[in-house]
Amino acid sequence: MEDSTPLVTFYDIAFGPPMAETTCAPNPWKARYALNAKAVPYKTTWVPMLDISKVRLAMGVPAARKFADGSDYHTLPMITDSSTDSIVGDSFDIAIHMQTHYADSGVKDLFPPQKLDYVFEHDLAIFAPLSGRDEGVCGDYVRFNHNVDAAFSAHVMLMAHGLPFDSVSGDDVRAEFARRAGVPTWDDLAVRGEKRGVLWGEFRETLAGLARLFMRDCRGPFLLGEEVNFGDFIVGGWLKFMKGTLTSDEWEEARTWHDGVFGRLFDALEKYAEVH
Ligand SMILES: N[C@@H](CCC(=O)N[C@@H](CS)C(=O)NCC(=O)O)C(=O)O
Repeated sequence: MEDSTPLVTFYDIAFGPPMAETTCAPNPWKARYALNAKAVPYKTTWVPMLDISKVRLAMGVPAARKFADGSDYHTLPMITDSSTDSIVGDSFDIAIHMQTHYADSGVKDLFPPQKLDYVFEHDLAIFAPLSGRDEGVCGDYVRFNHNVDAAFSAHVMLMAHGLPFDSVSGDDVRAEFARRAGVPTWDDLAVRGEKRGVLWGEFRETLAGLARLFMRDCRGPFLLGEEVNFGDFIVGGWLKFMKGTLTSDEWEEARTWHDGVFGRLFDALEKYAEVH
């Protein structure tokens, strides 16, 4: 299907140019990996962070998240698929859509049965709770997605200041993020010095249990050895976020954590990381 006309439009967040290189939001990456794995032609539409609500509302897509005060939090990714006449506005739903409608294309099964028992005990105080969803047919993956999102979100402050905003809208986005976090300025969200060292160590320890899942099949680099699935994309989305926002020294160090499982996973996923 690679050379046909794109059926799918994929909406991702625009960071600074060149967008194909700076794109680093975790949930859009989960979906992009799934689109590429299913070898479905698509074209990316880049949406500035502060225009996401406008774009989703204009297309009549309900918000996938809520802010802590209960108001709508409009997010990306989103796809339109002209072959099924559908709009899908959540990364997990996009992966399910791909599996349902393109079952025989590319990677055959994005959701093979497996034990995904990584649990991150948390009491996350963030500006917007993580999306909830019925567990449904992919219950193990739903729980895994939630726990992985929670583990990385608990350490997101290590990465937020490295977001590659563009020079035109960057200050407005920084101000909006500070407003959401309830702090006076963007600089109040920076984590430096000793505090950073402590949080960095906690982050590494938090990921130890997740790394163990990737060591069960010693062939690696994926959860089930040589066959990739959506569980790998869930983690890979966050690895893209780390790579795009940490200093290069920090990223190189994180790649080596826990016998290098995350570095190996990241490299193996590059096969599904093309930006179209
Ligand atoms: N449950 C949604 C969550 C999507 C989400 O949180 N997207 C973030 C980027 S990873 C976003 O759009 N943020 C925009 C903003 O913070 O304004 C999904 O999986 O698609």
